Amino acid sequence: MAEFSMNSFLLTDKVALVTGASDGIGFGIACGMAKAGAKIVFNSRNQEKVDAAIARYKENGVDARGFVCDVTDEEAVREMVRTIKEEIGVIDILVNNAAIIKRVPMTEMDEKDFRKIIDTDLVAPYIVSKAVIPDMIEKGHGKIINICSMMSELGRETVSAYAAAKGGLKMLTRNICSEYGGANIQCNAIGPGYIATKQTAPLRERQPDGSRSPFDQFIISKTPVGRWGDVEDLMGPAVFLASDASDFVNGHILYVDGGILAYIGKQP
Ligand code: NAP
Ligand code: GCO
Repeated sequence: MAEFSMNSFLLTDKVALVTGASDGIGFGIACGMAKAGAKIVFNSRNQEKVDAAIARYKENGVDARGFVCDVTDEEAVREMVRTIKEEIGVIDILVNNAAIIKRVPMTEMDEKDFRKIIDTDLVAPYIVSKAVIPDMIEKGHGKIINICSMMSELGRETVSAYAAAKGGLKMLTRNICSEYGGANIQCNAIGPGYIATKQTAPLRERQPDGSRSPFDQFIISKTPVGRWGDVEDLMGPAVFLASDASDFVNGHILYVDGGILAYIGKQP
C-alpha cells in the first residue's frame, strides 16, 4: 500500500483558475487554495474590479494574476486560457464560480433575463471547462470544481432560472466526470448553503428596528448550526477537492451547508 502523506492535501505550484473571484466565495476559495500553495489566476468583467481584487489578494498575502474576461464569451475565454498557459502554465485546477441571480417570480420574469442566467451559470461553466480540458488531458491530470447551490436540489419562490441552471450544473459535473474521468480528470461540485456575500446581502438586510428580516430568520432556523456560512467555510472543502487527496472522488456534489439538506426544520 502506498504510504499516505499529509502532503497529498497540498496544492504546491498548481495553477488554479477561479472564475469571478474578484470578491465573495471565489475570492475566499482562491485565498484558501493559495494558502495550500497554488498559483492563483482569476477573472472579472471589469478592469477596476480586477485591480481592486489584486490589491486585496496582496493584503491577504496572495500574489494573484487577474484577467478581464466575460465567461459567457467563448472566444474571450479561449484567449484567457491561452495566455494563462503561455505566461503561467497549464491550468491544473478550474473553479467554475462566476454566476448571477435575479430574484423575481417566474411568470414575471423576462425571457432575456432567464436566458442570461442560464448563459452565465450553466453555459459558461461548459465554455470554460471545454477550454481547459484538452490541456488537462495532455498533462495527464486535472481538477474541475463547479460551484452549485442548495438550488441544485431545492426550489424556492423567485429563483427559477438560477435553480434550473444550478440543477443543470450538477448534471454537467457528473457528465464531465463520466466523459473525462478516464483521462484522470476529477470533476466535482461544491454546493454552498446560505453564505454571507454581496449576492445574499439583500436577503440579510436588517429591519428598520435592527432586527433580522423574516428570510434571514428562516435561513437560520433551517440551518442546524443556526448561522449563515462564511466564505472561510468553503476553503477546506475546495482545497480537498483540488488536491491529490481526492483523486478517487469524482462526480460528487459536496454540500457545505451547515446541515440544511439534512434537516426538516425547527419544530414549532
Ligand atoms: P458574488 O459575490 O455575486 O460573486 C459572483 C461573481 O461572479 C462576481 O464577483 C462577478 O464578478 C462574477 N461574474 C458574474 N458574471 C460573470 C461573467 N459573465 N463573467 C465573469 N465573471 C462574472 O456571489 P457569491 O455569493 O460569491 O457567489 C459565488 C458562487 O457561489 C456563485 O456561483 C453562486 O451561485 C454560488 N453560491 C452562492 C451562495 C451564497 O449563499 N452566497 C450559495 C450557493 C452558491 P465581476 O462582477 O467582478 O465580474
Ligand atoms: C436565494 C439565494 C440562494 C443562494 C445559494 C443557496 O435567493 O435563495 O440567493 O440561491 O445564493 O445559491 O445555496
